[in-house]
Amino acid sequence: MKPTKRSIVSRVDGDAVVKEAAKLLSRRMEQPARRLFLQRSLTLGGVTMLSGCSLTDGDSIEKALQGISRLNDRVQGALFDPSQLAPTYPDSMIAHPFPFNAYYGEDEIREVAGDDWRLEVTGLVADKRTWSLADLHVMPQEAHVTRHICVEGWSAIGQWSGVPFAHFLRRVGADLSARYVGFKCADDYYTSIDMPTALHPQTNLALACNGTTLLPRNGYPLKLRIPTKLGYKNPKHIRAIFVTNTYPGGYWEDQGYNWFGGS
Ligand SMILES: Nc1nc2c(c(=O)[nH]1)N[C@H]1C(S)=C(S)[C@@H](COP(=O)(O)O)O[C@H]1N2
Ligand SMILES: [Mo]
Repeated sequence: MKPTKRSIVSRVDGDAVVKEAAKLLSRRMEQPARRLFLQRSLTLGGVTMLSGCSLTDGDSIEKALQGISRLNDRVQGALFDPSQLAPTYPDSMIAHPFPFNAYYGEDEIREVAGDDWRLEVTGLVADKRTWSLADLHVMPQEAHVTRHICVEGWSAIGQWSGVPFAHFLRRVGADLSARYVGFKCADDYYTSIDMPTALHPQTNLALACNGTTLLPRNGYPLKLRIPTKLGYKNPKHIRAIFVTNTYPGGYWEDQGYNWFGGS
């Protein structure tokens, strides 16, 4: 008799699977926070349920975990309510100075020359001209005091102000039915977001933080501030924006962070 999926799954040694997955994760995810992040999506039930027949080696476990994460993206996307606002806070709760985080240390913070800087806009947009800082400053501006939450275990409240991103996307004639908006940064960082989040009323192409021009450490000259998403989905030092239907991934996302990254 051909074994059913269920009987094969029940033959998998659950403890061994979890141990193997944990080993794999700690090897690939050196930072404790990244480990913690993936452990949250790692339960024995989830892994065995999604993995089917052959959870025998690191590769199959990794594939199972990626499957869980992609399913998680779809669920978060389906549950995302474009009119639901992130909590806002009084100015008295703003963190001064706003904390710094990047995939490198403070000694390697990128110094971008604002006068020479131009923002590239490509992909599924009608108007592909580049933008200077002055061009962005004459657009309508909006400010929100929101909480930035980093998966590495800290959060802080800040005020970001700049151009509402929905306004910017309409202005460049972006295809608003496209699936993704991608970002390339002046360091080697890159990320991408879903269109409903790009059009969310609090998603802001920020030129300032806590009332002053963005400091180099916080992403000068341009950062996308998304209060409905975790810190790693908020690109700093943006140099290019593109609209696409091809999945662009991201710096941390390609190393196992969940792509949707809702907060
Ligand atoms: N260009 C760039 N953007 C980035 C990062 C980065 O390393 N480079 N790190 C991300 C992460 S993980 C966090 S928590 C926030 C930190 O922003 P802050 O330095 O303003 O606190 O930036 C995000 N955007
Ligand atoms: Mo982060």
